[in-house]
Amino acid sequence: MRAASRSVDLNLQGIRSGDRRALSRFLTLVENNRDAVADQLAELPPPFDDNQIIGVTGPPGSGKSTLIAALTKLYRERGRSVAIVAVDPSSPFTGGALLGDRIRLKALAGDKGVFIRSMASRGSLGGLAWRTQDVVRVMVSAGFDYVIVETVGAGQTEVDIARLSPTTIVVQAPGAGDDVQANKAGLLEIADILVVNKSDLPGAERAKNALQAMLDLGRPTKTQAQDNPIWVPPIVLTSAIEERGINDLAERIASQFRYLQKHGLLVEFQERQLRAEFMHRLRETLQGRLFDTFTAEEFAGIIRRMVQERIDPQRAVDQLLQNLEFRRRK
Ligand SMILES: Nc1nc2c(ncn2[C@@H]2O[C@H](COP(=O)(O)OP(=O)(O)OP(=O)(O)O)[C@@H](O)[C@H]2O)c(=O)[nH]1
Ligand SMILES: [Mg+2]
Repeated sequence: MRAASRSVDLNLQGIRSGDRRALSRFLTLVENNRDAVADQLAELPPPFDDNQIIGVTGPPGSGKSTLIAALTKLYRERGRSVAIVAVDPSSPFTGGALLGDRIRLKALAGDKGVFIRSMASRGSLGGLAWRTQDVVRVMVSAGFDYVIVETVGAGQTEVDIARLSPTTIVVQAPGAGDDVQANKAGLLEIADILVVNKSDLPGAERAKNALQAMLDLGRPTKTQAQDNPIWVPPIVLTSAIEERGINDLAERIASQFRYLQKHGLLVEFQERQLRAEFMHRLRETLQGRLFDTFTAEEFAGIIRRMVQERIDPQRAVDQLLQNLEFRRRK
């Protein structure tokens, strides 16, 4: 036990000094057995200060991975390091659907300034957002200038994951008709920057106009904007495959980050984030303790009594908690 914990400590040092194997191994522990590395995780400072965490989401196939690869290439040319997390909530396995990402991002492999990690749901969506959060935190501690998180924007889990980033880019491609795909999944609300990718294909301008029209509906009046500065998401046209519009996108990302810093919004974001994580972990811990204290048989007995003796569920909960108090004092 002691030896194991020491070797993880060493890993932590390795991670900070850029040891990729240590980083991979530690992330595997974080994903598979968080309790075993909870102490080490606790030593990692909460993120969001200097490093930039960028969430990239949008409908399947809109070109997120290709865009991330192009953006990463640009950041590398500027001498910045990049960690990429590709999250696939629809897959219980690492690999499979993510193989495509691997191939697209392959051009970046072998570069010491780039680190790519895939994450799958492992059957339960519940903790995926928080597991992603842990992984991002470790990557930040490993010193990457940018941590980019890719999720397919299709459901609540993806939206939850996108909320973890102070900067969220919603990528969509020109679709059939005037359909704004991103709006369906409620992604427009969380977008800090909107990208119409595949602008080499027909319909990109039309998609941009449709997005602009949707944004205009929700745009605050000038007066409101003066009292309380509101970020209006810019719409950027890109062609990830032809590497066009990438500079513009990087510029928008930088100015959104400056905006967050200038208005103290990073701190606010971090507070919100920590509060949410605290409440989540509190619930998990209390529930865990409860299930440690009472056996499945005892729970089954309570349900039986509720049915047979017509006990109100809230009353049953109160009785159970009284029982818990009683056991503690014993
Ligand atoms: N024409 C064109 N095709 C693109 C562009 N960007 C990506 N593609 C193609 O679109 C397809 C999907 O690209 P990905 O980068 O895998 O898209 P994704 O959004 O990451 O896909 P998922 O992760 O599966 O949701 C691939 O065949 C890409 O080559 C672009 O700018 N123009
Ligand atoms: Mg992808």
